Formats: sequence, C-alpha cells, structure tokens
Amino acid sequence: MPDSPEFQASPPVLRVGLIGHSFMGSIHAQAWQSAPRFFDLPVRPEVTTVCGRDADRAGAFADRFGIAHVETDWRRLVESEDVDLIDICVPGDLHAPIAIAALEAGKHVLCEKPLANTTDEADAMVAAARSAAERGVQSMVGYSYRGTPAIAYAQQLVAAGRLGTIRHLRARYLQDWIVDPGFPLVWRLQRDRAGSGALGDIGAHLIDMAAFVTGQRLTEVSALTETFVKQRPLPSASGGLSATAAGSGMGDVTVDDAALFMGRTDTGALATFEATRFATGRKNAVQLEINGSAGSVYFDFENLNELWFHDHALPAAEAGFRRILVTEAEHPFLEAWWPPGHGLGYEHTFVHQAVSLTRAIAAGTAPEPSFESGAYVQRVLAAVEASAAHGSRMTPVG
Ligand code: SOE
Repeated sequence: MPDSPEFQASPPVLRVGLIGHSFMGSIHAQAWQSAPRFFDLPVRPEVTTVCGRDADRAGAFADRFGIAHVETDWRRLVESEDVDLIDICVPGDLHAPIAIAALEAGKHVLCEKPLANTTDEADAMVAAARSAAERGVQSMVGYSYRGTPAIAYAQQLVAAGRLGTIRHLRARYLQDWIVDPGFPLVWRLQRDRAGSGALGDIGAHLIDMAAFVTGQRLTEVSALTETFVKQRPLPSASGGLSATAAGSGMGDVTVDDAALFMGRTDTGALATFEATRFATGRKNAVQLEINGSAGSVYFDFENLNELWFHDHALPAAEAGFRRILVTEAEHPFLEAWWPPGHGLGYEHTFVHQAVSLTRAIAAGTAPEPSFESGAYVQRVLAAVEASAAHGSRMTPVG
C-alpha cells in the first residue's frame, strides 16, 4: 500500500555481478544474501548475475543460489548496464584485468585477495581505483578476516590505547590441506595463476590483519620460503581445496609451500610471520598475538568467537590472559546476530565485508581495505620473496 503511513519503500537494489563460483564464489554469494537479511542497509545488494566460463556449472550455481542470470564472458559482464558492482572471485592472474575494466566501466569492485599477482598490477589497480573514486565508484579488496568480530574488537582495544606502545606482532596462518604429495597441482600451486603460494594466499591475510589491528606497516623484512613437494599430479579440473588428481602426469609446483619472515614496523615494533600449508593438524589456524607496554591480545581463528586479553595495569597477582567471548551486542558487527554466546563462523566474516562495502557505497565514502591497502600487502609479499631469494637478507618494503 504505497500511500499508507506504514508504507516503507524498499531500499534500492545494488546489482552484483559475481565472477567465479567455486569456494570463494559461494561464500560471497551467501554473504550478499545474508547481509540485507540481518543488517539494515540503505541499499539492498543482490547477486543478479553469476559469471563462469562453463555455462553448465555457472547455471547450476545460479539455480542453487537463486541468481537470475548467467554470463560466460567477464568482459561482457563488466560492460553490462545490468550490474552496479563486480565481485571478483577468480584466480589472481585475472584480478587486474577484470578490476581495471570494471572500474573504467563505472562499476564498483570487490576483489578477492591478494589484490594482484605483482606489485605492477597492484599499482595499476590503485591508479584505476583512484580515478574511479573521483567519479563516485568504490573499490575494496577482500581481506575478510577484518570482518571477524574478535579481530575488529582487538583493533578497537589497540586504538583505545589499552595495549600501550606495541612492541611485538606474532602472526601465524597454519593449514595442512596439501601435506599429501598426491594432492593435485591446483591453481593455488601455480605461480602464473596465483602469484605465490602459502605466502600470498594466507600470509597476505596476516600482513593485512596485523596492519589493520595495530595501524602499523612493515618497513623491512627478512624471509625464508620453501617448497617441500616439488612435483604433483595434474588435477582433473582446475578445482579448489578438495580437487582430485586426473591420474595422468605430473607437473611442477612453482610456488612456496611455506614462508617465514620477520620484520620491523614503521613505529619500531618487531614482527614475526609464518604461513604454511604443511602444519599437520592445523586446518585454518589464523593466530595473532600482539604485545604492548600496557597489555596483550591473542586470537586464534579456530576459536574465532574468543579474544584473549591481558591487562598489564592489573596487579600481578590478578593479571594474566583472560578470555573475552566476543558475542555481545556491543562487540563489532554483533548487534545484528544471535544472543550472546551463540557464536558466529567463517561465513559471517564475509557477510560483514559485504555490509561494510554496501554501506560505504551508499554513503559515497571510501571502503576499507582499499586497493591501496591491498597494494601495501603486495609490496610486503614482493619484499619477502626478494629477501628469500637473496638468502634472507633484510629487505626494504618498496
Ligand atoms: C585457502 O588457503 C583459503 O581458502 C584462502 O584462499 C582463503 O583466503 C582463506 O580465507 C581460507 O583458506
């Protein structure tokens, strides 16, 4: 009833064109659907098109998620008048061409991490994002762990000075999904597709998360990388984390399996990072500890609803790490969800990412993490690789 006083006009729709429909494609599709159901948003995001080269697979995805249109050519999608935002969930070698074309066509962009495969690509993407922003077109890189309430709350504690002067960052991202040498050579293990291995896939999250929580950036690093399994069976399809081998032939692994590095931040804190896909028993252990003069925080994604906080101002007899269950309505993002203690999961971090981007687009403000933040991560990745190649020499972040 449009003229009833009770009538509330539906918010306008933000039409999302999703490129890619594997693991990341599904979690993004789910996030776009959940965001307006749980959060009050000034515009309502809706995935109206999914794009993939294989029409049958993309069509099956569209049916499953209730997406109206299927496209098989990303170039047609970014030029289409029927979408407002391009969401890029494909391997890294396609990030720069798609993002730049989309921004030039006036489409907002959400791009999966890492932003690009090289610093040159990242710089070109930043330039395209800057010029698009002058026309009110926004861009964001998908460092989704910023949407973890406990991580966002740690950031608030640091910003409020509860940790004092930060001295140490200790970050680890541990997985074990390619320990089996029979696991196939999926795109994440190919340099020309992924840019790097554990370093860029999961180490990149750590670099972004450490910068987000502390507000500090690395200025120099010293690194070691290793590829433990140098050849793997060719995959049956270019699949993801659960791919199977085709049973015909082997190929070279051209990325790192593990990366370790240490560094110094712009305010003089010392940092250590470890990213590996060979930590047997660790599935998605994203761990971050920060020690400051006034206190410390510790987080592990395998218990993502918890943040451990040590308040060094307390008398020694009472102090010590205590567990904060980050599920209160006062905690970041939690006002929209379940009652205290009922907990969130991996997918919610992507919902929060979608919410932040949607709100920024509606407000005409620059979302974070920006392409510039993504390019910073890219420069650290490049410095880590350069240091490892030169025998772990201390290497400036360019
Ligand atoms: C695989 O290592 C992966 O899916 C990453 O690509 C994601 O960024 C991370 O969130 C989970 O693990």
